[in-house]
Amino acid sequence: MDPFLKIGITCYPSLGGSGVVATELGKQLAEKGHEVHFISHSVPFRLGSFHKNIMYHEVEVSDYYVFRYPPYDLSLATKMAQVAKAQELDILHVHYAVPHAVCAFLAKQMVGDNLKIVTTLHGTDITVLAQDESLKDLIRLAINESDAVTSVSLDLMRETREVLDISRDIDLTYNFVDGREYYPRDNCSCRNDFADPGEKVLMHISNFRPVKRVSDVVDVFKKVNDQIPSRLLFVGEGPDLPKIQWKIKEMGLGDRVHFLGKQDDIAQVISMADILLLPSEKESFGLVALEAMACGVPTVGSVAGGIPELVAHGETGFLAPIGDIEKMAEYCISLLSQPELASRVREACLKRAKGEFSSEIITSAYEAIYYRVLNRKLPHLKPACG
Ligand code: GMT
Repeated sequence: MDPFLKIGITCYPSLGGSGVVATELGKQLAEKGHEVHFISHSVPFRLGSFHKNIMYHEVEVSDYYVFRYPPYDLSLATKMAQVAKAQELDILHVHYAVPHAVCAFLAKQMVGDNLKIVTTLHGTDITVLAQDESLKDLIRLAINESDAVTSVSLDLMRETREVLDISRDIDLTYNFVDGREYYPRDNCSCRNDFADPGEKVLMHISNFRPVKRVSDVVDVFKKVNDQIPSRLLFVGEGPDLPKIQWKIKEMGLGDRVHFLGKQDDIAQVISMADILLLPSEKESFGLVALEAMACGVPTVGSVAGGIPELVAHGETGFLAPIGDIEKMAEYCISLLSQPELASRVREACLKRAKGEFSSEIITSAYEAIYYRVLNRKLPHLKPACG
């Protein structure tokens, strides 16, 4: 029997950690020899140019005059079923319960039981959407009917069980980074564009949603900059951005803060920083902290969701209670003023990112889940990064 699998992947293709992880996983699987089919409304932004073994199937939404709202979810479910039949998919791996796991459930009803559904939970599908009573039953159905469910942290797994009152098995599959892309880049010239040689660089990267508590980033920065001349670099954009820009102006920090907008080459950008700030109030994992870790940049952030599973407090960064600006600023000042501490933490970051959060380990974990649900023996395949 052919050892390789045919795997459909559906994710949110635009910016966001779940889209990044799903796309990078697809690339890793394709490199190992599996056939990967992305099914979505647009090409996932991290897919880039041509990749051997990867195909993209676009979902087109029917816009008949009877529809007040064109039903994307139905078009997606239909497309999943069509692709699964035409390509003889073994696995449909969906990222996010709503609507993707629900659509996969519908697709499976059309295709039959040979198609196995793997659902990966990324966070806000549980921490926000499943709190909504009107969606709870739907999310529970999609999760219970999946052949395997994975969670990106133990904390999210616990919350899923609690919020949805379910007891089924859930596999832990942490997020990962590809070490060929995420490593400390030599970035002196770029850094010099923003900071003088004696200044430190703090960075925040997010989609500026309220859960990220971007206002705390500014308050922490103010306290640090009062003691150690520093610059704050913001990457990304989102709903809270105008509020933050206004706050910075009011605090008279305009000349110390730079907005870089959305960036493609995150490893290059992160390598400019001395510290990544992540003071979120909800964060199922915090992929950006892993991206920073792999580039040797420690995170100072909050004890929220899965962050403590990723950032080892005192070793690869420092964590304070949500909203404890004083403590976060103290941690930053210690890191920035003690070169030996900074260098020890940096080394620990590089080591930890290459361990349990490496693409090799996590891709193999997903493969093991695929073969398990298919009831097939796990073959020995060459790793993607040979
Ligand atoms: O953080 C976001 O707002 C984006 C969101 C997403 O949909 O990509 O991120 C979630 O999934 C990421 C990948 O698993 C995690 O690293 C993020 O922690 C998680 N966000 C939240 O839980 C708020």
